[in-house]
Order: sequence, then structure tokens, then C-alpha cells
Amino acid sequence: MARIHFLTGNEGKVAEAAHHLEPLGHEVIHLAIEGIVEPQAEELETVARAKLDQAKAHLPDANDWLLVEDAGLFVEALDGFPGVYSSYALSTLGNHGLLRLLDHLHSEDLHVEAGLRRAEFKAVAALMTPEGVFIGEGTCLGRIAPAVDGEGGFGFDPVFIPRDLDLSGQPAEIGVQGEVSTHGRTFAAVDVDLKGKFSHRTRALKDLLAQLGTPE
Ligand code: ITT
Repeated sequence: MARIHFLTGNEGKVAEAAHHLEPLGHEVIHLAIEGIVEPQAEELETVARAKLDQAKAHLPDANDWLLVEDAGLFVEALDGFPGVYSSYALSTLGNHGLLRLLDHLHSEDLHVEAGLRRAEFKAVAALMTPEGVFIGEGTCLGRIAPAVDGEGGFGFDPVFIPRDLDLSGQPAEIGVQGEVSTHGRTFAAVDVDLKGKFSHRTRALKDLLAQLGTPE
């Protein structure tokens, strides 16, 4: 059981991490630091490690844990864009711009077959504990919605519909109704508990906790 300082400028991320970690007995504290620089890198892990390096001087107690995380939305028909450029794409294109881009591809008859709207969220979480640095990864398969849907969540949540999951929490076959489903709604239209069953963020945190040998 640890005090976990989560360095992020995104309160939605803190709420999701707390929702998963606090029932396991951990305390999640939002660490907001001005002036953290996110390098423009090809890999989420590079960005996460760079943030961890900058933040470690701000850890109030050496026995506490420090968590950072970097995530992105990877759209298949756009060859993985926006990916590591997700923050920039959200603040420039926005959700409506992303939908327009995909609709344009559709009208140009490019990538028309099944792959057109397939997408995934990926997250890399980096955790510093007194035992060392651990890296956890999580992926959430899904597709881009036909239109913006829902008022909750943050970022690209209003345009992302996760793939249903089977009983073991694995993605169901496309077109097959899974045991866990948002029934075609986006992450912005479901509560944090249901998003957490699918989310790249929860999966990255579970990956970390498994490496530490603590309950996931
Ligand atoms: P940090 O301070 O932790 O970096 P951030 O919001 O900039 O917060 P990222 O760089 O990890 O987070 O995320 C890149 C973009 O992807 C950003 O615009 C997020 O809003 C978006 N994003 C990340 N995770 C998401 C999720 O679970 N749902 C929707 N959008 C997400």
C-alpha cells in the first residue's frame, strides 16, 4: 500500500487511476508541476521516462511512489496518427476534426474496408518506487464513432467506442456481442467504472502492479 504521486496536468487521468488504485488500498495524490517538458518522441515510453526524470526531484518523501503516464490514440486508417501527437491533434483538429478527416477518407474511397474506423488507445505508465523504475503498458482496441457522443470523460473519449470484451476481459471478435459492452456508446457516454474495464490506463496500471507483486 503506497502513497502514489501522479504527475499529470490531466485531472481525468487522476480520477481514473484513483478509481482503480484506491480500492486496492493505495492513496493517489495529484502532483501538478509547472514547466514539465514533454519531448516530441516516437515512443510513448520515451515521453513517460522523460517526465519521470523531471518530476523525481519533486517527490516529497523518498518512500512514496511517483507515477507518470503517456497515452495516445492510434487510428488504423491514418497509419497510427495521431499517436504520440495526440495532445497536439486534440487541440488543433479536435474530435470533430478527426471525424471530418475520416469521413473525407471514406468519400475518397480510401481504406474503405473494415479498417476504416479501427483505432486503439495505448498507455505507457512509468512508476518510480524505492525499489526502482517500472514500466507498464496497456492497450484498448476499439473504433472511431460516427459522431461525437457523450458528455463525460476527457480528450478523445467522445469519439472512441471500445471493442466488447469476453468473460476473461479480452477483446471479443468484431461483430460478436461480448460479456462487457458499452452497447455502441463512446467512453464519454459511460461512467468511469465501465471505462475502467476496457481502458488502456487500467491495463497499464495492472501491468505495473503485477510486476510489483501486489494485488492488481
Ligand atoms: P499529461 O499531463 O499526463 O501528459 P495529457 O492530457 O497531455 O496529460 P497525454 O499526453 O498522455 O495526456 O495524452 C495525449 C492526448 O490523448 C491528450 O490530449 C489526452 O486528452 C488524450 N488521451 C489520453 N488518454 C485518453 C483517454 O483515456 N481518453 C481520451 N483521450 C485520452
